[in-house]
Amino acid sequence: MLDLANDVNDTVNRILKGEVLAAARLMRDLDDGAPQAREILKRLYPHSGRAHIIGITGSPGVGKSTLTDRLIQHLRRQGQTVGVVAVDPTSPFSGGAILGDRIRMQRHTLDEGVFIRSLATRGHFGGLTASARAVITVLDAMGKNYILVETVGVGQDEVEIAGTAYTTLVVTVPGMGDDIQAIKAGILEVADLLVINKADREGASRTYQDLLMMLDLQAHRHTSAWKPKIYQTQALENQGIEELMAGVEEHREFLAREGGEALLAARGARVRQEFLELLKEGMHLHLVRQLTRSGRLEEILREVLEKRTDPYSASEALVLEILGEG
Ligand SMILES: Nc1nc2c(ncn2[C@@H]2O[C@H](COP(=O)(O)OP(=O)(O)OP(=O)(O)O)[C@@H](O)[C@H]2O)c(=O)[nH]1
Ligand SMILES: [Mg+2]
Repeated sequence: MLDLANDVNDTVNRILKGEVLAAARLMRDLDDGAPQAREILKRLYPHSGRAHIIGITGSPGVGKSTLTDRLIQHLRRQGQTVGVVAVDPTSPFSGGAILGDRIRMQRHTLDEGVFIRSLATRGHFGGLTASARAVITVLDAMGKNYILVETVGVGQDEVEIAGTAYTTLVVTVPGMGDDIQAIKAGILEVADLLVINKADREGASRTYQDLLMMLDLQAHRHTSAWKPKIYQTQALENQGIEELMAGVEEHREFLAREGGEALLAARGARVRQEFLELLKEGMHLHLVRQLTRSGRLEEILREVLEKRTDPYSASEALVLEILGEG
């Protein structure tokens, strides 16, 4: 027992010092559901909240990883340390995209100031969102100045992960009519900055106009003090990166203005989401275990199967029984 406590202490201290090996081991342990990993995470949490978290989201193949690689490069030149979380739920088996991420960001793997973690499957920690958040907390506690979170903006979860960053970049490319539709359908709301990557391609200015119009429409509906701007980049050629990063800094300054009210609100939203998710996960896990152990779950399922009740009534009654009237 004492050994375990020492082990936890030791790991916490090493991670706070930014040790890569200790952090990598913890992330693996979190995935495997090792109990002490969660204890370590609890101890790291108070040390998080210093990094600036940047979300990078957009359809598959728009150049998010290439862009991330360029942002890392830019930040490293300024002496900043960087953590990266690349979330890719679309390829749990092939690992193809993750391999792509690795290759695209490979040159940074020998740099002690950069830590890259790819997540593809739901580990034992809970949903992908919970895993991503845990990794962000670890990177933050390690003292990384910036954390870049790459997610494919296709599902609700993925958009949500990117949306909980302090500064969210929504990436698109020229001439993707459908993509613009997709942006309309939801991710525009989370965008602090819009990026047209592959601006070397035909149709960049048309896309620029389209986006501008959409932002204009949105501005009438929302009253946020921040007006998203549009940036054009050629990640492959390292073009437009400086301007984009200047935009990120501008947004960061906006968040810190007036006593940091906007930053506080962003932090509040993060904390709220994180807590509610963990609560849901914890309750579910606990309850299922308990119901299974007592045989109650089988009993209820049999009743539903024999049509003595229906799953709606049965689950409602159970929730009421456990939690009382809401
Ligand atoms: N022409 C052009 N190609 C680019 C540019 N940036 C990236 N690419 C290419 O676009 C392809 C996809 O790039 P990635 O960075 O893997 O894109 P991604 O959005 O991370 O892809 P997923 O993670 O699979 O969704 C690669 O072949 C890149 O070389 C650019 O500015 N111009
Ligand atoms: Mg990628």
